[in-house]
Amino acid sequence: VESSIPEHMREAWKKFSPKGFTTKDEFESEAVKHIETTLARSLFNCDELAAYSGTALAFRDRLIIDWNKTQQRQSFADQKRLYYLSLEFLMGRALDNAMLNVGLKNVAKDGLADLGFRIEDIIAQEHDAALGNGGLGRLAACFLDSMATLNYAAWGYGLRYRYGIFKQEIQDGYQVEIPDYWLDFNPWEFPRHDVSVDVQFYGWVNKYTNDEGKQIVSWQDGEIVTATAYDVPVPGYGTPTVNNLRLWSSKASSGEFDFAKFNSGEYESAVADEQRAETISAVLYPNDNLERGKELRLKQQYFWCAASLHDIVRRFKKSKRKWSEFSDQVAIQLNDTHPTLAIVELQRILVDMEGLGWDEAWTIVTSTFGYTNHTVLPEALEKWSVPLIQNLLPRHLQIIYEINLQFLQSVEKRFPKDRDLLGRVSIIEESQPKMVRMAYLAIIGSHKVNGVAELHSDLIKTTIFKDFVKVYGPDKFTNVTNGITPRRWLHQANPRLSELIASKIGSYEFLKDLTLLNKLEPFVDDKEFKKEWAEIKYANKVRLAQHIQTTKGYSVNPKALFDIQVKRIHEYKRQQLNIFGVIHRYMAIKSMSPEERKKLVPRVSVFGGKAAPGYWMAKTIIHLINKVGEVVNKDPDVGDLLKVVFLEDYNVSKAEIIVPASDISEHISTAGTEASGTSNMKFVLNGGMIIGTLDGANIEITREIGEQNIFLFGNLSEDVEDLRHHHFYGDYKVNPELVKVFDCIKKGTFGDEGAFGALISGIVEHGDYYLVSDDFNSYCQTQDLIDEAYKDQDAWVTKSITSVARMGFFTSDRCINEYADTIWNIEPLDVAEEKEVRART
Ligand code: C3B
Repeated sequence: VESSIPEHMREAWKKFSPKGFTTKDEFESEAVKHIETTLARSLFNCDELAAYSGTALAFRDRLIIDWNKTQQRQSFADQKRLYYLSLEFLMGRALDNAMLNVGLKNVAKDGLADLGFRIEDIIAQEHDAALGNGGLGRLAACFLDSMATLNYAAWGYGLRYRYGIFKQEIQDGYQVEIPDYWLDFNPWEFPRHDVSVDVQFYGWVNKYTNDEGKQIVSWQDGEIVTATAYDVPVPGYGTPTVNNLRLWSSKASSGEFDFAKFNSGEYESAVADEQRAETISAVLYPNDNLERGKELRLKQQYFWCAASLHDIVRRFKKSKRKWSEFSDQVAIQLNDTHPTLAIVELQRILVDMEGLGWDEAWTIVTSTFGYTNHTVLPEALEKWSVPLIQNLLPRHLQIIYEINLQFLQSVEKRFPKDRDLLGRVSIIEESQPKMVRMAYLAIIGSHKVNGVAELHSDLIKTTIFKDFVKVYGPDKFTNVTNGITPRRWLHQANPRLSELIASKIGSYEFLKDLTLLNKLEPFVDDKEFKKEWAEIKYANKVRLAQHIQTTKGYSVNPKALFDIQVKRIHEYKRQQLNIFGVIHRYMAIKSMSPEERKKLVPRVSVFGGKAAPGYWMAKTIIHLINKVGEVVNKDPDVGDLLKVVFLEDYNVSKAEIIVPASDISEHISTAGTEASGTSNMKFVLNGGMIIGTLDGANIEITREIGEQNIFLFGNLSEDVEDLRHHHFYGDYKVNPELVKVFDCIKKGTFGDEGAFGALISGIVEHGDYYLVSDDFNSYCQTQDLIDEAYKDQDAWVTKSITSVARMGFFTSDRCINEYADTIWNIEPLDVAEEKEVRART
């Protein structure tokens, strides 16, 4: 690492470089300085937002000091780095996390109290960073937390959307989308105007032989858009490591192009170009598990891949190493197929720009990339039309064809007589128009492909990627079961439970080694401990009840059983099964005598989640939930026995309130459709039970915590195909109890029955693809078992503690270590010395 400052002047730098606050007084001084100077506010007009800003800026400074040191340390260490390419990072709020990770939350709390503020109110001022849709984006955020905590040299690369996932409002029972402009004041990003990459689109390819007789390929003309880096610090927990998340923002190229236009008087069209360029990073596509093939989305993907790859290559070239060492220094993980063009871009850089031979380049490419698959749903598997790519990225299309040709030739050599196989594994689908199958390209261009839970990793090998297992053998495919960060999802979301656990097992070490939770198991019969455990759950339910009171305007009884399903609304996740179950329960209550009602366990059914704006069926489900709520919640026959709540605008910060408050949470996808699920892990880690199908990570959760501690129901994934077939060709009948539910809806019990017609006919007439009817009986019976189990509170708390004690496996730290060992081949950095220096000062 070189420095432009002469040796003898560096002493001054060292003397004056900021150290960061550690005491309460130092914190207050920093915060007040920022409020009065950076924000130009004063004691007389400092509201909570200004106090938040001052606090955030004080912590940001601290993070940046550590961030700088981390980057220096990682450069000196000169080890292999990991780059995590993800179109989504669902980070949520940063301040609370920063305070906890650097270990100064109490300092800030006392300091803020001195200045006249309550820390909870200040934390609540922050706007969520919501650059993601759901599980995939939140997983990326948990991974960043673990990579920093474990001291890996790892960067995230993404897009700096001006608009994150939309805000959801419910109006008259319908979802309404409001744009989420979140950059008004965002102290957590650093614009790096000195770090930019020019990215090219459109144009044409010129192939010629130069004077030395060498074949030259050059991609010419078209349009240039500039990518500017915005860096977001990612602090690790209890370590000096602060890693980097680099997000790219688009703007029109400041190069000659525009000047020419300005000078020739085309001012308006130059400004229009500017806006078109800015559109690329303007908005996150709000689909979860769905790809729609829009050109702008492809532009986003290439823009981000190209900028990231050039940044990575530039860093590598500074090391003056040979190209053959590239993959000893660089590992790149593709979060789903969204960044697959990075494979093509690296090949292009190496061959067209750096002059390497094709084979030499391809060896480097394939040893650099790893690909994670997150879904088997056909509508989510990306395909891009050949004409679209031809127009936008003409050189890339040629490279894709060349990759495919070489691959198919190698397949043909090994399976000479299997013409069908060639067609099946070809990157190009011979449809009209032809399509590029991005998952196949990702597999061919990577050295490892992984699924995100055991069942899912098995399924990709036996279904969608079966032919590739034949071609490559099974070793290229592997499993890394997802995990979650216990820092945010236990310590931050549920501080009292974290504290109770620490008091029992002697320290907070479990936050860094979650397997230590097993030390709780000896206390499952400790009366005092169980009492405290139950009290904390109750307090968390009270907190959620207050949230419901303030946002919905009605009260729910915190003593009732809280039954929660929060996640994106999707037919495969089956919120419809849940709400039909609720209606079934409602009808049962209505038909009971007062005596019978007294024996019931009161329930609060909580739903939350966004529907993609164009996903009409999902929106219908939201509508039904809200309409059922309107009727049930004011039915005097029902009273406290059943409440149905739809919480608006579910996001990360709301999840931090909701997750700790569940008695039972629902993970009820059609078996074989939910790749993993991660909220299932969050709920159990917070002492909630699960009702779930044998799908995704539910299966491994069951294995870890024990069958007696989970409520499983429904058909198995291996039977799904036969059942679907039977719906169309057998003597299929809808479950009679479900028919009664439909009749109740059709009578207009919940308003205009026409509004819900499609939901019913999808099951009755159109084959019930998601097997709602097949699973309805066992779902309802299992809910009854839950009521019975809940009556024995002592046994329930035992289950709760036992489950938490056995959740160690599901930390994203374990998950990241597995990726590091088996896919990335990277080692953590040694930070012992840094820690010592810090302890001394
Ligand atoms: C999700 C899957 O639906 C979840 O089962 C899984 O837990 C997470 O990814 C993380 O692996 N997923 C998503 O959120 N968006 C997609 N486009 C595909 C999968």
